[in-house]
Amino acid sequence: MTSSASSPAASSFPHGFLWGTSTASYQIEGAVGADGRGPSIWDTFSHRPGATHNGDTGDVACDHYNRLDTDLELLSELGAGSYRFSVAWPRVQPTGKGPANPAGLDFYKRLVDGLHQRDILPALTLYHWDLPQPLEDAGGWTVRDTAERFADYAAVVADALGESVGLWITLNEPWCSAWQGYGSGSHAPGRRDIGAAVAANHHLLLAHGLGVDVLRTSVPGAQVGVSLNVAPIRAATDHPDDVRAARLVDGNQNRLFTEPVFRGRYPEDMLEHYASHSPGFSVVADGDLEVISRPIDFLGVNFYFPQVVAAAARRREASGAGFGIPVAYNHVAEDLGVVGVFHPEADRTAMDWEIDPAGLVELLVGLHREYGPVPMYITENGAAFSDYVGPDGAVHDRDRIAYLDGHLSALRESIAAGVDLRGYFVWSLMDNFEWAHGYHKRFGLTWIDYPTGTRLPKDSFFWYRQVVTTNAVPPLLGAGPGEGAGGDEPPR
Ligand code: GCO
Repeated sequence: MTSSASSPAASSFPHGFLWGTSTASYQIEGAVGADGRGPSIWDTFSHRPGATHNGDTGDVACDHYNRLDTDLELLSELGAGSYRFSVAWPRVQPTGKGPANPAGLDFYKRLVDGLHQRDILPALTLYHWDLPQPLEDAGGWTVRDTAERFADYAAVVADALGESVGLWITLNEPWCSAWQGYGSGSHAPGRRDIGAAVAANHHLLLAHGLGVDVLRTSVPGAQVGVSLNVAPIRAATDHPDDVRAARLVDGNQNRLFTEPVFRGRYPEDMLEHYASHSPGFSVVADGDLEVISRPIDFLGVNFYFPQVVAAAARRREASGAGFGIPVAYNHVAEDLGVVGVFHPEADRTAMDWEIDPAGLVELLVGLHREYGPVPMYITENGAAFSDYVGPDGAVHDRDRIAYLDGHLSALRESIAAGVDLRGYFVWSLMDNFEWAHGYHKRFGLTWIDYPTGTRLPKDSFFWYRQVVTTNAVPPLLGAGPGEGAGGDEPPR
């Protein structure tokens, strides 16, 4: 039999490949005052005038806390083998320390049980940014105590949920927590202090390492990893200053995390760059890097877009070289002396992020070469578009389907290149609170009608359902003969 564009093998994934969707507690749960939950830094920050688009907060969000059964049914309908969610620390320990709040834990027990009843593997993130406010008041991630409190919290969750969790993810995108939270101030707690961001970076990594130790002791056989928002960083031109700028951004965004986790050391150029910032790296104590580099079972990769950067002093030249205006100029970039630029003609999502699936191949193959062979999961990938409910009552989000289709091709290409990729989680199961962007940016496979809380699966939901149930990418809607899912055709 000759292979053809429509042959299933042409677009299929390895046997046992894990398909899922991702969410995070503060983005979907709402019910911020229910059952003894304490305040988190995101409650405080989102209520600060001007901090979020339209003054949106997570007070109600998707009301997932009160609609758990509906959402479990939604997951059943989707049919994916796994679901990634995060536990809200302030539900479990309302002040960030001390005894567990049984009502808070009970919610996650019901979630995990509900997933098992439906044959869905729980992938649990311990920390997706909702730090209990009292811990922030005592210094937050800039102080060591927060990492130690995280270890206690991890133990509480591990004791309660133990074996029932399939994948444990200590932290989600510590870069965002450290650098947006304490560096540029665009995220909670909204501080703008580079030395504090470096300290936060270290204590987050320490929390990760301590969390790994706790999980190994409490849950023998646990599969443990961390989700990083690593990205390929490209120089706008081959001018040495732009190349240097790209290297610095790569240090800040990627190597500040991958080097300590995989090699137990901080990159020399980063130690040097941040040497004059206080407290900065002075918070690193003997033995910390050993803890941070405890072996992990997998790396979680959150991928959205590759970044193109230029030296700040060369922003004019960059735009002369055909690039658009800087999109990533903030306190962190300013300190590094860089600007983010973009290709004006490139396709972009509603976040203004360039759509470039080849960047995912570059990233995964690069990580595999540098640190591999390391098992990896894509723990987030997805896109916001200007979705709307059409006159027929449906959301025809073809642009999201095309985005996902392109990135799934990139996964297959990466696997063919030898990357040990075990699974893929779409961000997100449903539209939700997109942090500083509020509810304005919709990433969901499911539309949320915020005034009523109604869930409406979009076209992409049904498309993804086909992917997860067949373990293969269906031909793109409307694709003509020979334009299907790959095969002998040139890669899309
Ligand atoms: C992040 C978070 C998610 C986001 C998603 C889209 O990467 O910022 O993990 O909570 O909502 O990535 O921006």
